[in-house]
Amino acid sequence: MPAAERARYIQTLREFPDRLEAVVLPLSDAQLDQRVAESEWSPRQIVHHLADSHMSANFRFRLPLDEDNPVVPTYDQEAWSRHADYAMPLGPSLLIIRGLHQRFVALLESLTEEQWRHPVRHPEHGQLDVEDIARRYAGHCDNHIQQMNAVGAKFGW
Ligand code: NI
Repeated sequence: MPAAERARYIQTLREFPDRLEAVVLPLSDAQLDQRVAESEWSPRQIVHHLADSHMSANFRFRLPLDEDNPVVPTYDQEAWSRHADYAMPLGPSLLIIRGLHQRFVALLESLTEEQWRHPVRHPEHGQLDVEDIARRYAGHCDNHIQQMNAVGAKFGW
């Protein structure tokens, strides 16, 4: 994969805290709890999910740098979203995301060609490498911004 692709993933991760805050900080508490369907998360739940998911990303980036083809931990994201902390104000999760993403950028910018290729196994997605992890989380950032914009489009904010 050309270095330009990796630079794009890093840039997406760098910009994400600003993009996310631009979408959610103007919202009222009522807007943060709107859902397009019963089965869909509200913007508030999405922000808390992003904090949990990207804490998990930290393991997925780091374990393969120092361990031989580690199996990364997984979790039930729907079950996690039903716990009380997913109803909290956004502040703590926005801080987690901002701090984590600064760490991701510093870490990924330091990687050698060889380190980008370090293998890591995901119990559901199979054999991956560090670059695959970066691609997946850059996509995760974009997908959830789109998901929140869809809530805004439905409710007119
Ligand atoms: Ni997600």
